[in-house]
Amino acid sequence: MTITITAFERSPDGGKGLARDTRVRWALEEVGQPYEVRLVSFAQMKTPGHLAIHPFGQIPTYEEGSLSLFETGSIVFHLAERHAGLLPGDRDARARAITWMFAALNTVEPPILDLTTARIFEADKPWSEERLPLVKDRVRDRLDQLSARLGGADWLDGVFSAGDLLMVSVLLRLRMSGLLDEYQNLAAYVARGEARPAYVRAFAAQFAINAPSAR
Ligand code: GTB
Repeated sequence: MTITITAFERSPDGGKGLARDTRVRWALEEVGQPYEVRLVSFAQMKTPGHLAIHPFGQIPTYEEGSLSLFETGSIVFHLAERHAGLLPGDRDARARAITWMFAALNTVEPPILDLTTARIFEADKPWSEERLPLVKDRVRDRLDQLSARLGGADWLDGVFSAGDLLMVSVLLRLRMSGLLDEYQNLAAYVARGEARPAYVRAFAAQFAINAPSAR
């Protein structure tokens, strides 16, 4: 059955792979599932047709036959459950990998999103300069803890899993801030994720659409 995802017609990041369709593309590549992409504009995301599959009017979405999903965590989990390659077979290891998926999205991503908001959307506010160090320190708190847990390991819990896929995807958004470079093991962890052939294919696919030269 054909899998179709949605992505920005033109991602504001110009092909850096920061929009969330990249993590879904990455998961699809890891499990070896071909997919099609329906590109949508910001206006189209708010139309009744798109809202029927994504109640919050966002990308990405996932359609496969009569099933339609939204939320990247749910989409990656769906793929990991249905196909080999993203969750270990052992029940306990599987539960731990799922725990890391939640940790990436519920515990690590929120302060990182807050930093994006502070740096981009609040930059013109009179209190922005005063607030930014506090927001950065909240990110550092999480990175300190994650770095301590990862230590010298390649992945968060043994073999690469959907937990690593989401964690690396979340951390990638920090690159521009320089915060990732304060943690040698986390920077190497992200680089390991980006070096995976599946990530390389996913990045290239979104780049082909969003690179400035493609416009
Ligand atoms: N929790 C949802 C999920 O994980 O699926 C969040 C989905 C989401 O935020 N989607 C964004 C969106 O559709 C795109 S990824 N926004 C449009 C809207 O809400 O109207 C967020 C994003 C956008 C742009 C960049 N960038 O240019 O760097 C990076 C990330």
